[in-house]
Amino acid sequence: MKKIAFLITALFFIFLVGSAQAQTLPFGDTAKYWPGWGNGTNDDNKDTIGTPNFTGGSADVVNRQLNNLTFNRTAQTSYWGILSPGDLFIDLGANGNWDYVVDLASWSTAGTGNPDPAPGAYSLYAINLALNNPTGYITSGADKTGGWTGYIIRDGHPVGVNLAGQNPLGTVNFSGWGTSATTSYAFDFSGLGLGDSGEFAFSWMPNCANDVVYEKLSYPVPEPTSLSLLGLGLFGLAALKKKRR
Ligand SMILES: [Ca+2]
Ligand SMILES: [Ca+2]
Ligand SMILES: [Ca+2]
Repeated sequence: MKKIAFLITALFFIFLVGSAQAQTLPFGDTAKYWPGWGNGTNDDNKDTIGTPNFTGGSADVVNRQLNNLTFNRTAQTSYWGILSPGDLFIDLGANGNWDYVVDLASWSTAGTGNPDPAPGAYSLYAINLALNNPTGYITSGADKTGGWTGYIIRDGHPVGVNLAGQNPLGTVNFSGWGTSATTSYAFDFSGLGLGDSGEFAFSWMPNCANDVVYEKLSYPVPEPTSLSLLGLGLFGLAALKKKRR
């Protein structure tokens, strides 16, 4: 009987350790713009229009929770002080509908005068916004126009969402826009559940949409078969225990 109790405890322990395993999921920068958001100009053929160039990064997922997103970029020597980060978007299930936004952008019209968000805590909002919604976003603007007088950008691409008046779910720590040659941007989402779909999409870009990061990642979810097998095993052990009594 002690042996059985030990076995049950051991099985549970193995299951818990296995399911809590942290995974670092690398990603590249494979997209030029969001699906459906090409603007019909030469912009569509370019990954970057000027600088910076985001090259990818990694996501830390622990037990179906997104804990951290880090973005890398190549060396940057100019344009800081002119460009500013847009909002971060997350799509659970990667089904073309944004579910969360981290509100980094305090502005509603993109341009060289947009202030940089300092390192620190920024609000996380739950949203329900289709990726192809034509009017749901703050967009980058247009070449040499308005806030971009004298500058070439990726025209008319979403860079943020206006969340005025909505209640945030909590905060996310942003590591800062930075000025060093190679910088990572870490977003610490302690406790952002990704659900059971096994896939999510995310996006981030500067206010000029110069380089749009839009990637999909797969993460491990417990397989129903192994879970039910574990349940059957435990049931069997319990039955055996009862019989021995
Ligand atoms: Ca890039
Ligand atoms: Ca352009
Ligand atoms: Ca890109």
